[in-house]
Amino acid sequence: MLQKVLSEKIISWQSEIHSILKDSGGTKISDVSISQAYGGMRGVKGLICETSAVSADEGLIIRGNKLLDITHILPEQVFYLLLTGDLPDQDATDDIQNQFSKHQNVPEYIWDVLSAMPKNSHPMTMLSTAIQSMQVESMFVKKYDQGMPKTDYWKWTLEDGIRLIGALPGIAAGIYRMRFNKGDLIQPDDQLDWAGNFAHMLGFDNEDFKKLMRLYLMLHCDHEGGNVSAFSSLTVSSALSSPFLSVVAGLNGLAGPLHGLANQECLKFVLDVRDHFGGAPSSEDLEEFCWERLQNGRVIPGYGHAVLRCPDPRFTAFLSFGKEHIVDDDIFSIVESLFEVVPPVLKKHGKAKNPWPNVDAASGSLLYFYGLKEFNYYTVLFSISRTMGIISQMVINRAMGIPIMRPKSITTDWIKNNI
Ligand code: CMX
Repeated sequence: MLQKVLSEKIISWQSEIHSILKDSGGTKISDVSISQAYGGMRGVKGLICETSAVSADEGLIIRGNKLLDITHILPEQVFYLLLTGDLPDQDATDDIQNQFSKHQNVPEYIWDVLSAMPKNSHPMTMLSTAIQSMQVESMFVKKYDQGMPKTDYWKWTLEDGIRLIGALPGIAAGIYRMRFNKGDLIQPDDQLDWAGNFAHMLGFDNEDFKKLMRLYLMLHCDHEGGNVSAFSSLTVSSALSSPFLSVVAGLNGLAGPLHGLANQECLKFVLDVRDHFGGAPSSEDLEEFCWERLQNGRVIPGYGHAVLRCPDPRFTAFLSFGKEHIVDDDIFSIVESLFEVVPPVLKKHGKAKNPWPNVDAASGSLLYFYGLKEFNYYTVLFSISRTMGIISQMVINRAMGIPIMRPKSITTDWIKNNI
């Protein structure tokens, strides 16, 4: 059903883009300054992303829907939305859930690979290794080797994506149970939705935790095309590497402390605050603690953003969930106080362009509350969700025939000779 809807839409998207290129291909959309070239290409408009857009003052907009208007939808539904631009009805939701559950069983060799890794491996390294080893499942590679036409690239990319997303909850839950000695692996429950099943396989059958997982895996799905994880994946994918290898490239970027790993860093920071003060401190004490950290040249994790200039709506959604479900908890109350204290401190510090919280500022406190306390696991959760956005962008790029990425680099000598 998803595939049929996409087949029809792709034909009209292709012809729309064809006319835009024919009529206005030479129109300029961006200028690049020397500071942008040395500054991570911040603000350079040089990529197309149809699945979502990030506005500086409103945050994530998925296919025209402001995030906070659609936080009630399931991650499976967000995947359909990212790909097609439509919210799925019940039949389409059932269809995508069935497609994911068809591939929910994790290939046995993954457990052998993971068991052979050092016992203290970071869960993100385990996740990347597991996905990397699933390359042998790639239908895209098989079809490519058989000489499939370019018009079929997107179909087999989507097929691989569905295989990967279907298996990810089982892989990620298995990593949690193996890495943190939680006992035997837990088999999937066919009655549960994708995120509910993940909670179940982690070993958390609490209904509120399942609700949190549905929200968590929905909120982290996508953040347009230029963030480190999406951009890295899309670059690798543009060489027609398999979706498995391409996703791993992005997740390795997500594993950096300035990107997705900030959620682990953030909870670590909140725990440091609690341990330092023996509980939730006063605003004055917290302000001093943050100021000292900045003076020591360290970042406040969970705050700041390359694009956003407002509180991240993903943070707002987590904060609302916490306010609704959590009472009398030191960790969550420190997160709430940080929201009051950090923005003025960062403004006074005068460096960060955005003093507001990002997605990573609140998520860890909620996981911790429900007993998922192993914070170096948190970026794995981010990864499961982000894979949906990466796959969606990859499918669309391949359907639109976006060629291999190759921006032009220049040397400092070139700059000196041209200014
Ligand atoms: N604490 C302290 N300093 C900060 C800061 C923060 N939270 N955010 C930015 N700054 C500093 C930068 O380190 C930079 O300092 P230098 O000039 O000394 O290099 C300066 O402010 C300007 O940075 P910026 O233009 O505002 O931010 P960037 O676009 O370069 O970086 C980000 C964005 C997210 C990497 C940065 O804000 C940061 O390091 N935040 C903390 C880590 C974090 O929460 N990352 C998660 C982001 C969301 C995600 O991708 O998951």
